[in-house]
Amino acid sequence: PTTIYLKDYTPFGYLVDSVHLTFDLAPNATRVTSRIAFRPNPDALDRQFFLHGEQLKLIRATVDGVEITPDVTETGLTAVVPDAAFVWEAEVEIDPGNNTALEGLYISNGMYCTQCEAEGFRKITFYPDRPDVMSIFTVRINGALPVLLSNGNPTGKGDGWAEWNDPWPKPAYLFALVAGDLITHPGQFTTKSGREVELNLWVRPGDEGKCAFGMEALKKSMKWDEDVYGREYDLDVFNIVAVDDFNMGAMENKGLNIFNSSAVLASPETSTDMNFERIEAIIAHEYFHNWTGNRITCRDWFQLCLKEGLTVYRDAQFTSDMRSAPVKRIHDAIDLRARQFAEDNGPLSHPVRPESFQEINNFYTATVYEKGAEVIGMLKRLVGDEAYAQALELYFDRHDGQACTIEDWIKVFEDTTDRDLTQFKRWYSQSGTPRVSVTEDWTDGIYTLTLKQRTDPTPGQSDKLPQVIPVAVGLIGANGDETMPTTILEFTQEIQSFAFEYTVEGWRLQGCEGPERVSGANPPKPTASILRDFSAPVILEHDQSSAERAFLLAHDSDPFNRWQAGRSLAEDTLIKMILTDAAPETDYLDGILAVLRDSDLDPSYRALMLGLPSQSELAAMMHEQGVTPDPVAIWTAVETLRQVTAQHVQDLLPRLHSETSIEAAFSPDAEQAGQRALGGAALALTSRLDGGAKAAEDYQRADNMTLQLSALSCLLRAGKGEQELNAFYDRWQDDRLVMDKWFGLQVAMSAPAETADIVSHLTGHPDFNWKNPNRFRAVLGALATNHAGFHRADGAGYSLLADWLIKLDPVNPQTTARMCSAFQTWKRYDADRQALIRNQLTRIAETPDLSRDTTEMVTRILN
Ligand code: DPP
Ligand code: ZN
Repeated sequence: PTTIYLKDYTPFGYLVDSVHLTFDLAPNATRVTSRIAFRPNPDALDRQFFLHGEQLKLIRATVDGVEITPDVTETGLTAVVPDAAFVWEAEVEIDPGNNTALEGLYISNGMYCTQCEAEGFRKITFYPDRPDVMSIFTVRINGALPVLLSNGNPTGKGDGWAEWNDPWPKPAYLFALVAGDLITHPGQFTTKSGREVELNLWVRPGDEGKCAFGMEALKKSMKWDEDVYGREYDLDVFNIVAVDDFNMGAMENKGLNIFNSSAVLASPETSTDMNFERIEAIIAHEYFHNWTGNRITCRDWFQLCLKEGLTVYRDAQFTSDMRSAPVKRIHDAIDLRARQFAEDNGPLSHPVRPESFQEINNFYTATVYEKGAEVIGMLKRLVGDEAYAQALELYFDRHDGQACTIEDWIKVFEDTTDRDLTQFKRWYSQSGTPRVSVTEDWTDGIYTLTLKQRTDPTPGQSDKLPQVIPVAVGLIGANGDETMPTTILEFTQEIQSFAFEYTVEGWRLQGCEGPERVSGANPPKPTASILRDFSAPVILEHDQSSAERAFLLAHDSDPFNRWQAGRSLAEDTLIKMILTDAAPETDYLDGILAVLRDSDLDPSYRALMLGLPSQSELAAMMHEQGVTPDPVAIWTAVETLRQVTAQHVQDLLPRLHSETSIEAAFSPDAEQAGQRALGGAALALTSRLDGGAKAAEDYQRADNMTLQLSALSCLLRAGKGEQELNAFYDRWQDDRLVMDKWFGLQVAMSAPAETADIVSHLTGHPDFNWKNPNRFRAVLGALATNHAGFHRADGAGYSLLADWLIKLDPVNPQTTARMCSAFQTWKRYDADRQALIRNQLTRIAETPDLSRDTTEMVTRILN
């Protein structure tokens, strides 16, 4: 396979003035006719006329009406064309009915559907399939299906045909077409300048009861983007379509978003609170792409974070505004540490803006998306909210209609603030998670924090340079009162000290403007709360005693760090338990007890406090400390800590559990969701004590999926629930999304020794439709995330996953490649497990005709 490099970028030799596409739909022989107006690109040196095209049967091609015979290969065609404007026409035949890769045009449950990002358009017709080639698309669809959709505005329709025109120039990856027997849940939105926009959420008959929430989320997103970013919608119609077979969560095609049905369909009976929150966020994300991604797009795929990092950042802001900002921030930090840190500290580590790839689909990663969003959050922290708003305004003004780079993005901040962001740009080029270690000094009434940063070598980058790290710090006095409000330390050197002095107004960073130091005062040493609000995506190494952590857990005014103090206590005690068989520490148990008792604290926040680090994260921490993690020992420690915690907070559980029964009508809002989260956490602890008796009652009375699923998990965890599992199946067997939960839960809740067998058994179930990515992920993805089950010592988990990846690869390379990352942490484990994993990776790598996607992934993981 060829490697593509950022440094090799050159513009395409031609500009595209317009694209006319005609689709004659037929399941195994769809004809696509393209008429494309090209003209030489004055900014390009290379005039080779190459059009991408894969798996296309060329029927005919003409240039200015004259038939030609282009030179066609597996990746595209070249042709001799005039050195002036000309019209290209081609007719190709494609086979959507046999397209199982779900890239290009394919059929899902009788519905035609497309997925073109990143490089799927070349499976539809010959085209310069690169994001810097933007054009206006006009589309005619001929097909005997009731609903025929494409991008932009409808310009005509009749029996068996429809025409669409998208007036906004766009790259081919934003093209979309949908044709099927669909019904709409309609809506309407008036933009701030008075444009009436028709909204539709298109679903298969039977799903119409699951649309209301998504429609409301869309309207809220449209309003929010106007209010917060001044961004208005720019077409007469906005269509969303739900599809069952989809590799990603959703896709932001201009005016025609296509969603994995799991990312849009929702009802209280079938969706959990977490589903609702995720759906709201994804709808917002795809909608926000209309400006950050579509109106301003990426010059090339190395710049993917330009649209994804920014859009993830924007959807996180939206969720914070709609729900609870601290809870959202904590969720994001948990997620980043679990997924992105694992990626950034292993063989798949790559910069937020990668510099090379073989298959771009392999770079839709937590690093590009979530670390990409963190980088924007840091930029905003450094320049301040006002400058951020001005820079964004300039970005939209200056670059509307363009295909841009990270350099363009950084430049708007430099121009707005007069700051030199050269060093900051390392966040985009340097891979690996920076570690920040902290030492304190306390001399003559001056409190000093010395920060040291280092980033371990990552593939292709052995030497790292210091990065600009905004470290948010607050100081807390001995009585628990805050004595210095949150202050941003701009940490730019390898080692840097920050001194704080005592003034009449409390503690202050030395050298800042404000009242003078109070000389002669003898203040007590403060306690530092460092990296508040998770102000940078770094690993903080701060040796604190359990007493200090407990103090912060009780007093920190920063909700993130208050949670973090509890999390650190949990980590410390778990690691000690794993290594020395110690009993759980009372500082942790008492701290949790106090938090749970504090009914002034938001229920969702208290529920979060009860969370524990994932077993995989514990393994990573042990590995960092030079200890080989034993998955069974980790599992045992977590189980023990849960059991002991349950006993410790026993008296509170009935009161907390009452949160699961809310008098008011069900609402998926943050408040009720928080109550149910706390009630569910209490139920889980209760089940440790009563063997699942309460959970069995809850299962019977559950009138929403959140409670039903949490009760069922408790029963399965307690080794019970067989009857309920069957009842659940009987009730929900016709609901695809609920059945995904039924499959996944059994794997997630299985005891480590049984996980592989349960997975084997489930893959033989008649409803295990492995070609459906959601179902495949529900079972095999759950295997990979059941840490102790996946890492069973005999390697059963590894070989089972490898079997299925080998089977899926020829059918769906993208999903296969994505799931190979289950093996990315293999070098943490003991020699026996490493050997077992290496064998499986080698077996995958040696599979004949392995896809480019999977080849690249296993090769990177093995090296
Ligand atoms: N559709 C995916 C997303 O929105 C890729 N653009 O992130
Ligand atoms: Zn996106």
